[in-house]
Amino acid sequence: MKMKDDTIAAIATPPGTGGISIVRVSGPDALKIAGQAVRLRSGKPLASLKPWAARLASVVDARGAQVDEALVVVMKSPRSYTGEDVVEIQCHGGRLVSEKVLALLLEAGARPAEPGEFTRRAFLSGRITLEEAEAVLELVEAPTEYSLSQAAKRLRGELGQRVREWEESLYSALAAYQAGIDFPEDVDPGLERATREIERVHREIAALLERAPLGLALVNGIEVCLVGPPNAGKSSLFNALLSAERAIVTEVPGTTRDVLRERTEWNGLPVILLDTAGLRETSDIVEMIGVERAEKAASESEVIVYVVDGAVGLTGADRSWIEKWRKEGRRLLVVVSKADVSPRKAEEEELRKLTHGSFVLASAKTGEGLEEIKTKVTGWFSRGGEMDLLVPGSARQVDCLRRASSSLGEALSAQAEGWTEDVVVICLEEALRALSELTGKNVSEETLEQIFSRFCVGK
Ligand SMILES: Nc1nc2c(ncn2[C@@H]2O[C@H](COP(=O)(O)OP(=O)(O)OP(=O)(O)O)[C@@H](O)[C@H]2O)c(=O)[nH]1
Ligand SMILES: [Mg+2]
Repeated sequence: MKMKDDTIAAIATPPGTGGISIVRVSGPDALKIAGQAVRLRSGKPLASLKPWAARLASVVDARGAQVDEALVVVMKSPRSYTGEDVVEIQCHGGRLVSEKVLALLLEAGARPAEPGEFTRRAFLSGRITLEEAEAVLELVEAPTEYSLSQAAKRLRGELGQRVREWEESLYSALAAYQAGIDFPEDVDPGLERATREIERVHREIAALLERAPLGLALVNGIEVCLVGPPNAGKSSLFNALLSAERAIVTEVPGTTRDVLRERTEWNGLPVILLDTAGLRETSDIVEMIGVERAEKAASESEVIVYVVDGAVGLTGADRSWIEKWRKEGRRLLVVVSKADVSPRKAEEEELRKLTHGSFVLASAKTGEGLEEIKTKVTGWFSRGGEMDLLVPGSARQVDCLRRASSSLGEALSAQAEGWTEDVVVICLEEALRALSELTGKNVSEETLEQIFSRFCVGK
């Protein structure tokens, strides 16, 4: 993968009007290009500016007319965000002003930056590793404080540090096994130590993988879908769980048609809560589409909250939906609604059996059971004590860890079954390859494209 050697520019602050806008230029010609649009008050050339010192300057157009007054900061390679020469122009925060400043830089020879290109350059210049680059995006988009603290951990390089320790252990294990191939007659005590090291790394990766659902939940949010028969009280629960009158509630069965989605936060975890149309056979075309969408939403969500109408009790339809989703191995919580009017104690025994204990009696009216719903759902992802433990931050990282873990598992069984050293060596090399993909030492252009295209322009 080659570094591009052109110079890029973009507005780094959000579009619209604000206090200031920052226009950023990065690349080998950053000083030369910015120098054409920026005049220092001292009259000295921009290149004479001390790196990291802010100076007031005029931004001028090709005819020398002043467009704006701005603060200018020069950062010299390699001590900058991208690792290249960077100039940041902090101009007044108007949409037209910042666009005009950017246009002047483009006229002077810069190319418009692609989404995430500054961060991509930081990665390509070796300033940050790939999982740190991902952490930049997680940090910017963090939906809750807990998400933010985990993103900050990865941005500080804590995950990369762990991976480097594993790599070191595995490289020395690899060396021991390679020596075993080269000198088979020597009984090398180093092999035993090497095997113990592989076991340790395998265990530590497994522990990190156990927290993968939590890591992904913190970044993406957990989709929780309320489903159940018409009039069961789904929309009432939806509103009560959001503490907002978001969905229409009436005593008419079949009120909700569209799927409603709202973001919220339960016990520090980001949640996307879905309300759906009541499940039933119907000849009403609008409702029929609603029911189809409800089933689709439930089949795609991470957690299904099945609402049994507490005023009616468990029906045959309830039983078959619950059994279907249990059989599919879905995360399923059954909520019996309207607990304020009909505490259906008699059905508890059957519910316990049917749901393996995964049910809650709740009332949208009194608030009973709402906290229990939140705790039960988030409990699938977090037991609450992992705040300080490291978690993976993307499906890509989880995939690399899984592959490393399975190769190490194969290495260990090959060793236990008495295969020759070269088999273990192949497995160890595969594990090391997976780990080097995680930090980006070895990664395809396609993967980079996928990661950086999710960034905004200017980041
Ligand atoms: N007493 C009591 N009534 C409730 C409770 N929750 C809902 N209801 C009543 O049950 C009726 C249906 O409530 P909704 O929330 O609209 O039910 P739904 O499941 O969304 O219904 P559809 O959208 O038609 O599928 C309304 O008359 C609500 O006032 C509750 O906790 N206690
Ligand atoms: Mg409804």
